[in-house]
Amino acid sequence: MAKRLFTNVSVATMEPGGSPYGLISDAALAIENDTIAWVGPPNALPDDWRSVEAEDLGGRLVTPALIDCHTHLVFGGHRAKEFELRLEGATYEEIARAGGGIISTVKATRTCSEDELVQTALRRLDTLLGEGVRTVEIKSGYGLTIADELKMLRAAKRLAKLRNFRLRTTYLAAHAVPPEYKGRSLDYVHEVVLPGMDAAHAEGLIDAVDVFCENIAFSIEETRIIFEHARKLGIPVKIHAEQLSNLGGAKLAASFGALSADHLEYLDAEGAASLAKSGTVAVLLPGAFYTLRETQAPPVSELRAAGASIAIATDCNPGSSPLTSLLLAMNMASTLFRLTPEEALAGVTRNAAKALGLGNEIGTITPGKRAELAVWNVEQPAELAYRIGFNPLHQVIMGVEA
Ligand code: DI6
Ligand code: FE
Repeated sequence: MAKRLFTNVSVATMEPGGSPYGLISDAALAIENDTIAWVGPPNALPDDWRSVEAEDLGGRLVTPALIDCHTHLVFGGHRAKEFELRLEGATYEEIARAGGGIISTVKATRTCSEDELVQTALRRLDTLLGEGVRTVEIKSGYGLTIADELKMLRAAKRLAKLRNFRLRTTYLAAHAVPPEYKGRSLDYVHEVVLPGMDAAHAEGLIDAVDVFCENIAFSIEETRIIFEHARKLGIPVKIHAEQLSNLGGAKLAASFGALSADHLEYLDAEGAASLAKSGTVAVLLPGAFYTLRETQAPPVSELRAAGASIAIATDCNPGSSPLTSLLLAMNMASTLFRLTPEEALAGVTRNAAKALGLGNEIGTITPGKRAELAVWNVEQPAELAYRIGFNPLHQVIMGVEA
C-alpha cells in the first residue's frame, strides 16, 4: 500500500461542529492510496505510521481541494459586445429579449466543433485548476438541439481525460428557448428537452438535470414536467431559481429533493425554509450578481436561520458571469453577500460537495474520504477569501501519486 505522511501543517478539515474551519493548527496528515487515512496532532499519530518518512509542509495550510459546483465552462465565442451594450445602459433582460444574451452564445456554440469547444474550455478549466480546484461541474445549455447539447456534454467529458480533476456534468437543455421555438416553449420541452435527456442519459453523459426557471426562460409548470422526467430516469435535479424574480422555483426543486437551488437573490423566507427541510443546497453565485449589478442580495440571514447549507460557485459563463476564479467568488460572497470567510470556504468545499451529491466522498478532510487536497501559502484560512486577485496556491495533492 502506498502511503504519504505530511507534518508541520495546519489543516482546515472543514468538518462542522468543532473549532472554526475544523482547524487543527499543528497537525500530521496521513494518506493511503487515494484516501485520507488519519489527521490529528502529531503526538497522537498511530503507531503504524511512525516508520513512514514525513514530508514537511513548512507550516502551510491544507484545505480540501476546491469544488466549483456550478459552471457553464463549455461554450462558443464570447460576449464582450454585450458587455459594452450594458455599459451603454441596456439591461441583461433587454439584451436577452432582443435575441442577444444566451441566444448569441447558442449560435456561436452550434457553429463550433467538439474539438473547438474542448480547446476553448480547456483555457478556462486550467485557470480554475490553477487555484486548487479539483472538482468542476459543467452544464450543457448552449446547444439547444439534441445534437448540440450532446456535443457540449461530450466536449465536457473529454476535458476529464485531458486533466486530472473530478467532473460532474449537468444537462441544461432548459436554459433558454431557441429561436426556432420562439413562443412555443412547451413544444421545445417535449420535442427537445425530454428526448435529449433520454439520449444523454443513455450515453452516460449526465449526472444531473438543471432548469433555468425564470420569466425569460422556463415556467414552474415546464420545470415540473422536466423534473418528473428526470425522476423517472433516476437522475437528480437542480435549478436556476429566483435570480431575476421570485417564481417559487426553489420550493418546487425542494419538493423534488433537488441537490441544489442556485442564484436565489429573490428567494423568500418560505423558500429558504423549504431548502433547509429537503437538504437542498443553496448555491450563491456572486459573479453573476456583480456582473449584472444586481442590488438585491440573496437572503443569507434567512438561509442561515433556516439552517440551509450554502455553497459558492463561479457560474462561469460568457454572459452573466465571465469569472474563472473561485477564490474571487469567495471574496465576492464575503464582501457582497456578507458571508463569513469560514462560510465562504465551506461553500467551495463541504457544501459544494453536497451540492453535487458527493458529500460522502470529498469536501472535508475526514478519514475515509478522498485525499484531494490543496496546500496554500497562507497562515490563516480567512486569507483565502480576504485577498483580491491573488493566488496563494502552493500545490495540490491528489492521492499518493501527485
Ligand atoms: N443564469 C445565468 O446567470 C446564466 N444562465 C442562467 O441560467 C446566464 C448565461 C448567459 O448569459 O449566457
Ligand atoms: Fe448558471
